[in-house]
Amino acid sequence: MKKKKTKIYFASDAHLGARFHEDPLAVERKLTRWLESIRQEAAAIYFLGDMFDYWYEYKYVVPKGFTRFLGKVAELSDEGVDVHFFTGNHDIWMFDYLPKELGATIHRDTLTVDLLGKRFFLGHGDEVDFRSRSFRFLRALFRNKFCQWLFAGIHPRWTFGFALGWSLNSRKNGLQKEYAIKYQGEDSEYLVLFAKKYLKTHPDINFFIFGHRHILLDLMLTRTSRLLITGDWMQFFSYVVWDGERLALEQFED
Ligand SMILES: [Mn+2]
Repeated sequence: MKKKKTKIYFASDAHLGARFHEDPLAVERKLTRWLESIRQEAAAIYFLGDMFDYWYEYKYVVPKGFTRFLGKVAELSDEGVDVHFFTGNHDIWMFDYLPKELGATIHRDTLTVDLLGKRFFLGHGDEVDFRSRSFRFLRALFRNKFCQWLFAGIHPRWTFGFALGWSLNSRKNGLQKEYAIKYQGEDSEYLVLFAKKYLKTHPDINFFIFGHRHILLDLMLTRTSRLLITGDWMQFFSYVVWDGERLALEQFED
């Protein structure tokens, strides 16, 4: 019997295409198997950012690779699954290709949305990181329309090599904090601090879900509110699933 499409899924940070994946195809295949495994039950999927390690699309050209992943997402979308992509700090430059090709909705900022009776606050996680001036500056620069237009004028021979090399080096040097730093605890983790503060003015949020930090976290904030961090598809192969009654952080196993 065909199962009903009633569940909502959240996943992030596969960093597809990253040079630091030992076996990039294996990661993509595993991700694709996960999508196949939830295909029958998924009503919607929210990819919470950094699914691609680097993505820049031009008017007529998109990056090489990711065919299995994109093909599977297309298949799900064609079957009626509601697909959402949040831009992360690595794949900011998604424009109209994924909406046109996959029927996906792109989110460039945090989103408050009611799903199966509860209120969710979703984001990649970097949007609410106001700690570092240089990070804030880069984020504003990368999101600036004029800068994007200028950048698009540079031949991708230069920009792709640079971007992928930068990502690899910052990982090697431990500069890319989002991968390297362990859970900081309830009183220091900036996403926890953000959520607690946000709840004071928005007590109606039931679930905060973020990616970006590459940690698994499921934290009770108040009697009616929880914060979850989705882990990643590099170390954890993890995702969050919501069926209207139970919200769970799980790891995919074949
Ligand atoms: Mn990120």
